[in-house]
Amino acid sequence: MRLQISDLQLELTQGDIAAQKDIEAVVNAANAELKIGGGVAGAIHRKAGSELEKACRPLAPIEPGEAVITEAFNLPNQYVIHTLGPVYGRDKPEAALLEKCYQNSLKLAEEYQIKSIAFPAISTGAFGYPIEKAAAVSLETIKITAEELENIKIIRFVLYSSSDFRVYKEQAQKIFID
Ligand code: AR6
Repeated sequence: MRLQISDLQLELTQGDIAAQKDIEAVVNAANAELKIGGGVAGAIHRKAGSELEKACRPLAPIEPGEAVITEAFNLPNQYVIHTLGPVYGRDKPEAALLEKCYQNSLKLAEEYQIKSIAFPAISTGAFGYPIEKAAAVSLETIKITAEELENIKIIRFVLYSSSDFRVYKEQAQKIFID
């Protein structure tokens, strides 16, 4: 699914965040220590190689909502932006912290003059954030931030499962089209 929001192209796709060859920066749903973990963090670190964990060491730990940037090593991208999502039911207020993850990642990307960025559905795996709510927060954040973006021209959400992909498409329809 592709939507044009003035200068910005918003894309929703089903796939692997570690295999986005045409994207400059991929976002990692990181842990506070910025170490290899499961899910997105596992896929990104495995593909990038052990140099990524070394590059992350001086930047850790990070707080929920915070974002930091490194190079991408063996990934097919230039940068990895690592952000720590809220643990649903523990880090509150969850929606504001999740919004910060997206805002701070976009802010860093703008600072680095990045033109294309791909996000996973932050916090919706191990951190337990319900997918419908997380989809609404992330897409609303794009909607309110789109006009401020100067360098970023493509934002892609990469959803892992077909059901998550469907939820995102439904939310995008509600937020951008209806
Ligand atoms: N590509 C795209 N999306 C994926 C991939 C992939 N390769 N693998 C999983 N997902 P999670 P969190 C989806 O758990 O909830 C880690 O262990 C997944 O289905 O990666 O923010 C870290 O070390 C889900 O929808 O991130 C942290 O400790 C979404 O990506 C913790 O988990 C996020 O799932 C972070 O938890």
